[in-house]
Amino acid sequence: MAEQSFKMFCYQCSQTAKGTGCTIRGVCGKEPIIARLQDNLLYAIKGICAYLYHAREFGVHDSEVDAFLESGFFATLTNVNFDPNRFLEFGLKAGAMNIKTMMMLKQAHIKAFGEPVPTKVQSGTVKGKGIIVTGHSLKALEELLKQSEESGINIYTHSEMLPAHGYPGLKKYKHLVGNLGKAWYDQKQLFAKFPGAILGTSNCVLLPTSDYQDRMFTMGVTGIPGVKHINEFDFKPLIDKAKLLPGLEDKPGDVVLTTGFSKSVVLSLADKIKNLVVSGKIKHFFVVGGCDTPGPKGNYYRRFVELLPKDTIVITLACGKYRINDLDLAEIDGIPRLIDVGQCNDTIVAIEIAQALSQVFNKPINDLPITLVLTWMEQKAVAILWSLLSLELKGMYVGPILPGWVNEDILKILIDKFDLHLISEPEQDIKQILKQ
Ligand code: FSO
Ligand code: SF4
Repeated sequence: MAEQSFKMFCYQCSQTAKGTGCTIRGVCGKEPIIARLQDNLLYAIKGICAYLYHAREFGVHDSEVDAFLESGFFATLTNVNFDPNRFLEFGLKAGAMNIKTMMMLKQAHIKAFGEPVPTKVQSGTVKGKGIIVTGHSLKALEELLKQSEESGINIYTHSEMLPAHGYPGLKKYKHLVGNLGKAWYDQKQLFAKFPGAILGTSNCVLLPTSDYQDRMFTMGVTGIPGVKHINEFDFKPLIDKAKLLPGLEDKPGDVVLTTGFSKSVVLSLADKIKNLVVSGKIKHFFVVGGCDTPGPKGNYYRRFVELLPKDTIVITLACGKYRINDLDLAEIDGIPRLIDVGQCNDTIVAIEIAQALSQVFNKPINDLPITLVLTWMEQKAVAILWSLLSLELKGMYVGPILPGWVNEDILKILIDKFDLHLISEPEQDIKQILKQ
């Protein structure tokens, strides 16, 4: 890490040592750089902890990651670290620890449910009583599927639960019937119309409206005042509630989504992919996904994918996939152009695919025709951003808004050191990436 990466004075008031180390927010009404870098580290740690929590639901943990969390939190105390470069190192270490954590969670998922296989998922509803599950906990979904198997109740997924349909150990349940809605922020609208019971298993659960508050349940760390809480994976209260509620109609949706592309599935196609690249039929790979932000700025990602030439492949993941996963991108000689590898924590699958391609082509990842175009919010997304930076991946595009902790100095470092780009217009960015 270059020693002069940060100005050694307060970027706001130009005071020297005091300004650099300032952790007194609000004194001047401005945000000192140390405080922003502390925020970055805290966001990344929060993200890692979310994945660690889900890994622990399967009984796995890692002492090196736990030790890092201690030192990372410690580093955010006042008067313990005044060196911004140390915080950058902590950011990169957090990224490396998040890679370890995502890998541990993926292995736990595979051990419990087998490796995902490409699976078509129906939207719309099936006649009968129903429960919809949102969040990230596949352990919770499995327990619910087991406990509701004989109940006659159909189970639907929402948002980051969609990838569950690809796991053999979950798709075997006949009453896992489909997926409703899109990214996390459509909950209020979707759940108000859904007549059955609702389960929130992780973050990105929204405060319910009175339309569905009494039909909603939370579990684990998730909690909402006035909403019943499930303890110890005992879903009886949720199942009993669903039995009392009105049923859903038989109403298939227009969209059929495909998920479940595992590392093994993609790597089984490695030779074919190599031939298609060598023959010029595949020119570029994009990873388009991340945590979706509500609002029209996110339309960038759909437009971006719509405008891509037909000799490109798009790998997608996390809830940002809903901007694009209803598009019919067709295939290139039998290789689907849209490949959904799963939840945000399955970024590890995209990383492993990129590493495998790097071996197949005998080139560093940065020299491969792969570009990451990511939509990022906070917490888990910050942990993932630092994971990608810790691998020294260059030339990523991020947007549609900058994380709150980034200021001009931090952005400059990210641009200079990692060639990070902020998204502009889809046409312009595609032109720049493909050097057209
Ligand atoms: Fe999205 Fe939420 Fe999963 Fe994030 S549902 S927004 S911070 O949790 O990571 O992809
Ligand atoms: Fe600079 Fe504000 Fe900190 Fe004073 S309080 S050193 S002006 S950031």
